[in-house]
Amino acid sequence: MQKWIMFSLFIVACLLGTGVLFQNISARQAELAKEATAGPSLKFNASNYKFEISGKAKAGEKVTLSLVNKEGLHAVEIAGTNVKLDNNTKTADFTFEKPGEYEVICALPCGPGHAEMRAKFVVE
Ligand SMILES: [Cu+2]
Repeated sequence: MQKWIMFSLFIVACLLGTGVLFQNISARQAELAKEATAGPSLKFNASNYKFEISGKAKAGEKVTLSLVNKEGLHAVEIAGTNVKLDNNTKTADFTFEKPGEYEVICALPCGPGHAEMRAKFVVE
């Protein structure tokens, strides 16, 4: 009798475990698919006191801009555009009209390195 109970519990545990595993896999796949279908993007990773920029942008093509505050609290302004990102507005879609070099600056007084907190990126 007790053997049957243990056996049933074991089977239930196995089924639950398998279910959770597959759920995780499909959630991850959905995430990957979303990333693959998303358009071009530029990511501004801000830390004390520099920007690391990843991604690509092409002139005339909509790009998703996003700010990630990895360390400290910073905001981003792209010189020559009206783009401004901060912790309230972390992403924006934007189309660069002209190719060339653009400069991002920190738009939030963030500490002793604030004035030097700027970086350049190229729009193709
Ligand atoms: Cu700053």
